[in-house]
Amino acid sequence: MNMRKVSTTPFPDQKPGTSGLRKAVKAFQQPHYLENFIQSIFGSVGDLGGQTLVLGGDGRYYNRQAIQIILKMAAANGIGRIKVGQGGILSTPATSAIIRKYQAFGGIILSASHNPGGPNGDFGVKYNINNGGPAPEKVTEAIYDRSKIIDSYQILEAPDVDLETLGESHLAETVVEVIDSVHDYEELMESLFDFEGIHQLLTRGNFRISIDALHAVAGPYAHAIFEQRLGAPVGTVCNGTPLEDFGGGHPDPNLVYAHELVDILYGEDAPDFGAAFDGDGDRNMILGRKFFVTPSDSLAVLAANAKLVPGYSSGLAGVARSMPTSQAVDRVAAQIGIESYETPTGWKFFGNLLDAGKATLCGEESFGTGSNHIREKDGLWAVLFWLNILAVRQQSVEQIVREHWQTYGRNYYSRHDYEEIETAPANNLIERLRSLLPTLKGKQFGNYEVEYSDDFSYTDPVDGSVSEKQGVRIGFTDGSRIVVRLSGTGTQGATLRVYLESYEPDSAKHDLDPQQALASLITIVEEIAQIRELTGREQPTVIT
Ligand code: VG1
Ligand code: CO
Repeated sequence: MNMRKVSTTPFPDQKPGTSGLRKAVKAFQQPHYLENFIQSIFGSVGDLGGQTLVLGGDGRYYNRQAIQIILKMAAANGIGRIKVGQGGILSTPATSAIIRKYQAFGGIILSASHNPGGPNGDFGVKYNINNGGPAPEKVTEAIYDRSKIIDSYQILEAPDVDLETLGESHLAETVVEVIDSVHDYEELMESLFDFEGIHQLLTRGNFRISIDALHAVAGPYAHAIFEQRLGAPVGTVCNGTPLEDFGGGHPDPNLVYAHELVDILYGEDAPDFGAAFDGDGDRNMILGRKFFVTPSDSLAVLAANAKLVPGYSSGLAGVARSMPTSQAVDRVAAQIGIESYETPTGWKFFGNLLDAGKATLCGEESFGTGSNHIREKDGLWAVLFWLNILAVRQQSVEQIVREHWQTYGRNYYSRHDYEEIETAPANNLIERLRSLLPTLKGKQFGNYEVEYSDDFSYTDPVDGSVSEKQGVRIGFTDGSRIVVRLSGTGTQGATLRVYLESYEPDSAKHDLDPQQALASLITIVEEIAQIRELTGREQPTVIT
């Protein structure tokens, strides 16, 4: 086997976004593109000699080819051992769990998460550090800096590794260990939740669930855990075989892209509980019978009921949410008397809080929930948490959420996404909004008076690092909020996200359609940001 040093020139666009480097598959297929980025990782994360790395992906198009390239580069870079998921499959949360369990140096996850896949879809590479979490900004910046000056990479000339057969083989000095994709993760879930109680709930005959894996990576995990281990009938998990193009859909668990499941839960003789996951298995959508739980409410309900779940029975150290996530969980934290942290968008910002024991549960409005059991958001974990609560409380999803609103008030919440707009007008819109910020305080819009307006800046309470320009916030005196930011995960043009939130303490008013409850704020954001005029879009692409 021959080690080769290959000359290359930098690509200018290898800057990781909210969650890793995401580009069209065609970009990754350019000669040297993937190799440059992988060598930039290997060259900037510290001494990898003899270390263990975890490697896997969500099974999308180009996953297998990329894994073979990375294995050969890892061998040429002196990495001691690579644990790779069977068939190249590992969900993001499973990768995080495996890094932690085996004290690996880090991991590489091949996924563009909720972005569509296939030859004309997207591909992505994420690097996770030894705590199991996404590389923090100082690491992604070092990788990016490296990618701008790279002039060569190292790769072993060797036949492809058999990814189907469990067990060890060698690539030069490097041990390649093909591991079961589900086993370690399932064991971790069993240590946190009352599997016996959930088993009884799922087999007693009057409680039915429906799980949609959207042809993505969560399928094998869901089949193993819900059907084989917890006794739900075969067929409970739909679309459970990962496909390279996710069956042509967006593997994004929301009301628009997971409409098959939504139709079932809102249809005749609907099941009691439904859930869907995204491409890499870290997001979740929770549905009750004819009832949608917003991710922000889901986080708040989990926090309020955590003591019912064995893994959290001694209570929570604190909670954390991304800035655009609704403030529902803050109300729970205030009642329990624990801290609630507000971080920028992206799971990497929770890592320090979790490591320092400051937060136990974390969540984002974008269908992400998780805890200190790993350092990523975790779709299946959230579903098991809900099922554990349902098994204990013996109420419906809707009853639990409605009681929650009665106790804490309801935070009406919605996100409006304008996808694939042109980059220049999107940047203009944000720049214009930023320039308006100093003028807004005290201004009256209908019944709303602006209390504060800023571009969110975060100082990490653990390491003091500062992240600026994380989203424009306009807060009103009654606690309502508008947040506007540009996505850092899209690959075509720009995606504008508008987040709207209002608070309603009166339980007589908890039955409104959120779009109706938020109608005034929708008008106000249009007036301030001039979305229609500046983007040419009459309405959002996706409303959740
Ligand atoms: C989006 C979400 C963010 C999430 C990120 C990665 O980022 O808003 O909350 O952490 O995706 O999730 P952005 O920059 O597009 O708003 V995933 O499931 O794609 O790894
Ligand atoms: Co994801």
